[in-house]
Amino acid sequence: MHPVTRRRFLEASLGAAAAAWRADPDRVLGTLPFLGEGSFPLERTIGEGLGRRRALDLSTLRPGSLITPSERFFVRTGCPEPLPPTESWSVRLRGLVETPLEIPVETLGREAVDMGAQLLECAGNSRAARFGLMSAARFSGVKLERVLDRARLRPGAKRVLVSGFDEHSVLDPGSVSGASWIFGLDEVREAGAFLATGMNGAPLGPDHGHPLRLVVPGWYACTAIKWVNEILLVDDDVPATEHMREYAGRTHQDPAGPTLAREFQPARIDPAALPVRVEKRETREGRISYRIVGVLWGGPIPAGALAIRLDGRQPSTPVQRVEADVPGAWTLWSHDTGVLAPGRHRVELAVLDPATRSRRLEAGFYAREIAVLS
Ligand SMILES: Nc1nc2c(c(=O)[nH]1)N[C@H]1C(S)=C(S)[C@@H](COP(=O)(O)O)O[C@H]1N2
Ligand SMILES: [Mo]
Repeated sequence: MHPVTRRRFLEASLGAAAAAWRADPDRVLGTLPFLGEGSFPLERTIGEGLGRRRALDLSTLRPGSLITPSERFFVRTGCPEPLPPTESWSVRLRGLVETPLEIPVETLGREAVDMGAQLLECAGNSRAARFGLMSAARFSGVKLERVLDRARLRPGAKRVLVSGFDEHSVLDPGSVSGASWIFGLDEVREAGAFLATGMNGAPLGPDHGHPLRLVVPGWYACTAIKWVNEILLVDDDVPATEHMREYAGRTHQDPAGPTLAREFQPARIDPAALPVRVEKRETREGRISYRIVGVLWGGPIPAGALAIRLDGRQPSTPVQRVEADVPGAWTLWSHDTGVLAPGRHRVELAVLDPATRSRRLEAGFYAREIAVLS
């Protein structure tokens, strides 16, 4: 099959899907719970400082609500309590540059342009968090590449270390304090990394990095440094940061554990898909059926390559419908299964394209179980 982009596939199928959604004659009788996922609180901010967390209830996703309101956007690490005043915030640009610079965030705010919708997913997103450490918002900001253009780089400047303010008065036994990531200059350019000043048409919220955060489109959110205060140009031989090493396993690095920054593979999110809601439905004729609704994110896949597998049955079936798509963020899809026997069922997604790497899907990371009552 000639490979087409997800974009084009969606353009072809979206009109029909929207019409079907409007014409939906079924009655939704209820939704089935996902089993074995614990009770991590959803839609509620818990903890303080480094240990602050908030998870999005993904079952609420609808075609019109794929952009997460800022106050519901997931949180991993709350605003550090000793954060200096943000009105006079500036970011230092130094290291292997001819002249170090101090760039006021106000200047960057004035240059900020729309950066479109971006999805952030914590690399530590998991079943234990009911997969809710993931959200999408519309950001505005300035390309990091443009910011680097302000300085003349010294020979040997190959990478850039972005770090933020991370002095927490409340620590968390499960996390290492201090987030910073080192990117190759080519990675910065290719990914279109940007320094965000705005989110959903307003300034960033305190827990989301106000006044300045990095966003690296398509990469895990451990690279999306918040409260950015320093951009350091470094050479090709610098060691990885502690934060990078903490996240090595969760960003699919070499199991031996890379020690140098250049040994890290880009922390890109592979195409991934997750069921978010299973609706029990009754058709006009009184027939019971189940509709599995889910999301797809993490980059383009060929048309028709997203497939669903129930209870491990092979081959997987291509997912029937695209409900809505937010380019750059995620796609809402749905699939009707007809009757399901009472009992537990395993639902998982697959990408039917040998050329597409989807490591977490292949590992069953996003598989979910539902219980059907008789
Ligand atoms: N300065 C700083 N930036 C940080 C972190 C941090 O602890 N400190 N955590 C990172 C991680 S692991 C994630 S998942 C995202 C979460 O961003 P959010 O809280 O805005 O959703 O921020 C990233 N940026
Ligand atoms: Mo994270």
